[in-house]
Amino acid sequence: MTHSTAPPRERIVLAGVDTGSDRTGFGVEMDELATLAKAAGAEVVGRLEQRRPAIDPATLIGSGKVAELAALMRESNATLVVTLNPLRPRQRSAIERALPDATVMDRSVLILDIFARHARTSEGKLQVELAQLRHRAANLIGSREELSRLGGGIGTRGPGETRLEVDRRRIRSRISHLEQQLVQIRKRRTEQRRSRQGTPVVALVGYTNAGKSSLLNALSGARVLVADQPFATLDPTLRKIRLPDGGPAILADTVGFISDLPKELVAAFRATLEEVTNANLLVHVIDASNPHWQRQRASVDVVLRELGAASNPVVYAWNKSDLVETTGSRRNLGPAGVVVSAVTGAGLEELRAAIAARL
Ligand SMILES: Nc1nc2c(ncn2[C@@H]2O[C@H](COP(=O)(O)OP(=O)(O)OP(=O)(O)O)[C@@H](O)[C@H]2O)c(=O)[nH]1
Ligand SMILES: [Mg+2]
Repeated sequence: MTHSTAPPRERIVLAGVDTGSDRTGFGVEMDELATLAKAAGAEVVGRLEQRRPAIDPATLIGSGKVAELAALMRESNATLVVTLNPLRPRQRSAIERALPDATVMDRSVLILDIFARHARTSEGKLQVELAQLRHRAANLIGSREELSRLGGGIGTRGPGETRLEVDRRRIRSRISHLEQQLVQIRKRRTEQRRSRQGTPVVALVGYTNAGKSSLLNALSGARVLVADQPFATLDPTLRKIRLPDGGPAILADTVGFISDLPKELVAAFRATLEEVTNANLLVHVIDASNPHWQRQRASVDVVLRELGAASNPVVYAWNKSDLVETTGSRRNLGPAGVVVSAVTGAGLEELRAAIAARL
């Protein structure tokens, strides 16, 4: 007999309302939500999808569907619902009232939770906590999550673990404390950048799991964490590399992007993401083996625009080429760029040359 000391994984039901005409898009987003739930340490035991022209203002999913959800939760022994669509506090309370033993949260809270799990440095932890508190402050009304959930469950990591009656005032004062610390961090980063002056910075950007950290390792001999899960990297890593023309450059790896990245996260991670906005060149890493790379590339461009980095020069790196059929694939990949594989090393010399040429 084997004994496991790991706590039982939370059993999650995913719920999504499809209001658009983009059926494939909806399916892709639900699949991605399942990946996110797994990265948060949960087990997906059910999936409820509904097609309706608009979100139900009272309950998000239609009220009939809420009853169906309650039955599904009972049958599958689930304790947590994660919705694809953003939840208003009122909608969350309404669904929770119909599900007496369950917590309800949306995708943004789930993503914040993954960030909280993966934050390692004090800078990363501080930024995640700030994002979580800002999100909480914006959605604060009594919900079961605030009233009875303590401990290590999803959505309760970080600031949630503190205390329940964290009222608005205490959240506010904690937020302003964190903001002050963040000002210091930004100052320090700006100084560090100034001291590097003269050495061009190349930032690896891209959808989460595209292979940015793998490319950093392959190009610089670094050994940063690579993992087949979203948001493995939260903290920026900088490595010096030599370009084919002999000149040095600093290669920066940082947090990956995702579609509809919670705005609190983008704001809170500004200090970290300044490595991207201040970079001389972006290497936009694309997972060429992902059937939805076009959607992912567009999402990355949206975040780059939000960061004010949309006009930075870009080289596209079509990564994971080892997983893509070679014949004809190059043509399908669209705009200029270099086809690479961080795993086999294919195309890396070409990528170095492209970086040198653009700098
Ligand atoms: N086959 C193949 N797998 C790759 C390649 N590059 C990366 N991977 C795999 O893709 C997964 C994600 O790689 P990472 O380097 O962690 O990706 P990332 O973009 O840094 O991801 P986040 O930090 O989570 O945003 C890992 O399982 C890697 O082993 C490649 O060229 N070929
Ligand atoms: Mg990474």
